Amino acid sequence: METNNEPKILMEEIESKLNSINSLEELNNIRSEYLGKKGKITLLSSKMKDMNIEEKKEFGKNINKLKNVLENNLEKLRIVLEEKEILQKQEEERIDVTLPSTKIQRGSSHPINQIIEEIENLFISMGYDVEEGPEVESDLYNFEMLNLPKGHPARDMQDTFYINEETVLRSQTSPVQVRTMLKNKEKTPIRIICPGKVYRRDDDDATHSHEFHQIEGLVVDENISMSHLKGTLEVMAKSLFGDNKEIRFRPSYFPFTEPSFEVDLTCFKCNGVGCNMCKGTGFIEVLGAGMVHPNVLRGCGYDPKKYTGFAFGVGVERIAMLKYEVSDIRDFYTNDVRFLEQFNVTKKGGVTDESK
Ligand code: 2U9
Repeated sequence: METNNEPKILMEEIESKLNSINSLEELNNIRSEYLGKKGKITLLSSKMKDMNIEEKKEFGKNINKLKNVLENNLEKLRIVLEEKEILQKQEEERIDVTLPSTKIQRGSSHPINQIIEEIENLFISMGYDVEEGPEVESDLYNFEMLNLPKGHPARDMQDTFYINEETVLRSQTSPVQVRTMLKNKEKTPIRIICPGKVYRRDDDDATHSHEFHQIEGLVVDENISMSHLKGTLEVMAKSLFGDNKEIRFRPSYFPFTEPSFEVDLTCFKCNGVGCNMCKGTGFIEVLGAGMVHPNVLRGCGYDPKKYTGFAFGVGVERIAMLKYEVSDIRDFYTNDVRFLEQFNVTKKGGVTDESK
């Protein structure tokens, strides 16, 4: 019987090819060149059909050996090459974490919210709670309970947006204090500040807006006096505008407080000397305050013989305009980034600090 040495020749060919494989792609090509449907080993096996049993036995053994050698070697090589390609990819995609990053533009809270937060934090540190309430209010809480019955002349002082006869857009945050007192029913002390948006039928101009922000404060307890009010407002004024500031009280009128005051602060432009900003007086009006009117205490369920209280109200935009020397209130509402960027605390002096 003549030996068919084609498997041996193919084995030599395969061995030399295996040595030259350098990539998974080459490996797959070799696999299909020899083991594919029309591969060399596949074609060689087809010759068996014309052989006798003895020849088939010998030839089949050699073909199987050929297949096993090839498959084993290809599998070993695949593992090595796959590992090599992963390492190569990792090397190519290596990230240098020490490279400087591109600057991310970060926003910051609105100057009005910054003032609100500053005042909130100050009062929280003094033991106050922050209370909020609805912007759509009943006439009862917005006016009646605050000693402003229907027909009271002071209702004209604040032209109000009426939704219907009994419902308004709140013209002050005072209804929040009323709600808190009613909820607490003679539980004392009440120590709250109430920030929020309020609405008045004003024509918008550089110093007026039909929609603005207020923070009101209220303290109710036994033996609360004017000195508590003055001390508290002094702390607030110094904290907001600087330690060298003084406040002074001027008698005024609010229906919900008696006595009532307008509170002035040393002019921060001339430090009290007198200038165009304070019209030569050395003082600038910053807020209103007073002792809670007995009618209000009584209406909210607190006996005015036993309890007294003080209250104050500030316009947040007014404080922001004074603090940051902004001359037009509308700048706070038009969302011009050139304006808002000046209050971006993540930027130095309001300008991107590229060197950082
Ligand atoms: C209750 C009792 C009393 C709140 C007060 C003022 C004085 C005040 C103005 C400041 C500028 C409003 O934004 S503004 O126009 N506010 O002057 N507000 S006392 O008094 C209260 C509130 C609630 C139960």
